[in-house]
Amino acid sequence: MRTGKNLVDARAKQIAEQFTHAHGELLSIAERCSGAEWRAYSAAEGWRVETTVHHVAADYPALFEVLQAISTGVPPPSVTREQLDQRNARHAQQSAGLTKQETLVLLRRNGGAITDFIRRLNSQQLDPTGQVLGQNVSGAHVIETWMIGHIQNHLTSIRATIERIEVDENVDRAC
Ligand code: NI
Repeated sequence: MRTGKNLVDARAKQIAEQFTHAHGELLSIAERCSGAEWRAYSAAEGWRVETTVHHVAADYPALFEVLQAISTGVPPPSVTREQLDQRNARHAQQSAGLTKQETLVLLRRNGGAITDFIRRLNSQQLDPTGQVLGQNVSGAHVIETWMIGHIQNHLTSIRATIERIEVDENVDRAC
């Protein structure tokens, strides 16, 4: 039975590492952004890179609440699609007044809290499900799709935006 438990723990450990990696990548790209990159508009979101990074950071606590509830067998907080849309609109305004440092502090703090929590989870806590937005989702789904998948989607567009800026800057230098 020892082998079984080790397998189970390996799965929890792997999910924790995947989150830590995705969050760490976003953090390090955000930290390295130049002023021009930070303010550049990303085509995928129609937001500046700074707003997109803030969006992921600001989204963490609600997802964390859902994960904590599901993994401890408590019904997750009820949330509607309209509430999510309103929150996204509000956050776009909030982020406009923040410095890069303030946004990075938020990203580190909110992501760090989730990292600490996920690292202590075992596989039994990843499998229970709860109802969120009319779907029956497990803790593993919240982490893999709603947290890691969400980070990766925005990372893809942030990377594309930064590459575009670098191309533009090289063209400027060539001229
Ligand atoms: Ni998003």
